Amino acid sequence: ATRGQDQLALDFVQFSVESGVLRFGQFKTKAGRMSPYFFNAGLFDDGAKLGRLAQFYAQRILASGIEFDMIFGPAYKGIALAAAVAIELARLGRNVPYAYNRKEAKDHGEGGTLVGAPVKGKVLIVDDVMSAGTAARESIAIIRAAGGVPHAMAIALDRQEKATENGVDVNHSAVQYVRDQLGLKVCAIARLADLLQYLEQHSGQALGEYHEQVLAYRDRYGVE
Ligand code: OMP
Repeated sequence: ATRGQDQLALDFVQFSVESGVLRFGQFKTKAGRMSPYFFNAGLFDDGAKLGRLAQFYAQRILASGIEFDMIFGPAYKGIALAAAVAIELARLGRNVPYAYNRKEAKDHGEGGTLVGAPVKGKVLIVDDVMSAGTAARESIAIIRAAGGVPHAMAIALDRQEKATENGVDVNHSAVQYVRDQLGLKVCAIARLADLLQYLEQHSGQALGEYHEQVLAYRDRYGVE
């Protein structure tokens, strides 16, 4: 299924390109695929960029109608993202608690691996990119163990490519898996389809040469 032009998504792709977060060339993904593009959320690396990123998440989250009682940011990248999104949501009148995990358990002070508000109710996970879905499964386990309900997930980019199970490509994406098998609502600021639309609009310009490469990548690894 295709959807029409999604201006928020296209604006986000442009912002990511201009910020140097979304790059074109040759990159190896976690799953070992050679990708003509890579999205590195760690490069939203100043206050203005992080604030603008949070605006995109908050707009997408609120427009999605997804219900949530609190926000959870998985270590490490999700910590800054969840904090920034919580600030932006509060600014928009939706103040909710937020929490995050440590990767190493502490054996002194307050102890434990969770920091921030008590994890309870419907939890919205805020993360950057979903590829194979490994990170999503970890967050879900942490939230359940703490007594919360993993209800939804907001990500910046859905690469819309085949997930892998035990090193083998399967016919669904990680987002589809999280949605259909784990039962979470998922919203993404942008998807591979939006990136392709952006490149198509810039054909004939410097970025245009990557359109074909990204199309070829989608033919090989993409999902419907
Ligand atoms: P999963 O946890 O397997 O879903 O993979 C998500 C991770 O892939 C991200 O947290 C990054 O480490 C990495 N990644 C990106 O950040 N951007 C990309 O464009 C592609 C990947 C990737 O390696 O697939």
